[in-house]
Amino acid sequence: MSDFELHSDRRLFLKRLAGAGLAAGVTGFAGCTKPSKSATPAPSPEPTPTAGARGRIGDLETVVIRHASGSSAEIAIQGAHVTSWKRATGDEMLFVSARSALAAGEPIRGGIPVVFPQFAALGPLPMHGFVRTTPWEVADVGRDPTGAVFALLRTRDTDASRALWPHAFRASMRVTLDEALSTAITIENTGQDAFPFHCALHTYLRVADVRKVSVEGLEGATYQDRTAKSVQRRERRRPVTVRGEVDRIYVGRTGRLRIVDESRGRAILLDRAGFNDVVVWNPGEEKARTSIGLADGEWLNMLAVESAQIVPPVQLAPGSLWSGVQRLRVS
Ligand code: TA6
Repeated sequence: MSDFELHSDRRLFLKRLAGAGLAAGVTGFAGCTKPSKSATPAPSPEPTPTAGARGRIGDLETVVIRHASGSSAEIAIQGAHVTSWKRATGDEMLFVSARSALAAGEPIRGGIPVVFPQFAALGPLPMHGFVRTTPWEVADVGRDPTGAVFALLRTRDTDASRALWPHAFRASMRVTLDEALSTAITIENTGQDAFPFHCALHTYLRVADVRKVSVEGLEGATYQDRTAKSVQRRERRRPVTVRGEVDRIYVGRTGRLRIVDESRGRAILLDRAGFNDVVVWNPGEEKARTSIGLADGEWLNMLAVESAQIVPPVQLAPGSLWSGVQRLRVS
């Protein structure tokens, strides 16, 4: 990539962050930002809710956004869960298991589950927290000045969430689509006390054969191996490849990842801000069948590469915001 391409690529990324209402986070991503006139995204006080194109996946209602290029994204309103990202060519980029539950209160096995406020079972809450299975609402659907289309979804604490986790919060998820798919999550502490949380965008990438996929950008990184009691290891100085079960938290690893799908002759670029960790997960053939419930052979067609903030958890002061964003693009 030439310098010009690199810089215009960065500029586009920052522009998109601004479009995502997260320009403030560009400086505040390393920590948390206190909303202020200059630091707050510039929301209209109450964005006008618009219907967007509504659809269904299983029993769940979805909102569908389409870009002029022909790309589209589908978001289940429950969980603000992206369930499909199709490029203009019609190529589906995200994996959803044919066996996935698609029902109220059930996690979806695929797409981009929002993990908050707990990653996996690293605490007393249900696996991966609760917002992936709770109701959200569509706050806005529209088009940015850049031509990108977006859907903004929101949720907040309820009696049920406070019974599990005694904190007041608002969360928003902005899904922005052009030639790339950007997903930006913002958490606001609306209570009186600070709270800690994990957050991840548990992105299930659809691949042709995971054994022929490599992840570049993690060379030499330190990771917790969750298949071996989270023992700490150092990645080899080579791209990560998958032969069987892999479940790793790469801690404090920023920078671009490139996921190369050799069988399809394409690579996905993953850029992040706010998320300093990366999770790479594939259950392997046996677990896919026994505990994860994938259909036969589906373990070959997925690789979860997750933008995450787990180590350390975010500590969010009352009245403060935290944002994490990822952008996926095919190169
Ligand atoms: O992010 C990887 C992971 O934590 C794995 O350990 C794993 O089993 C998984 O997520 C899927 O979790 P789920 O609750 O969706 O079955």
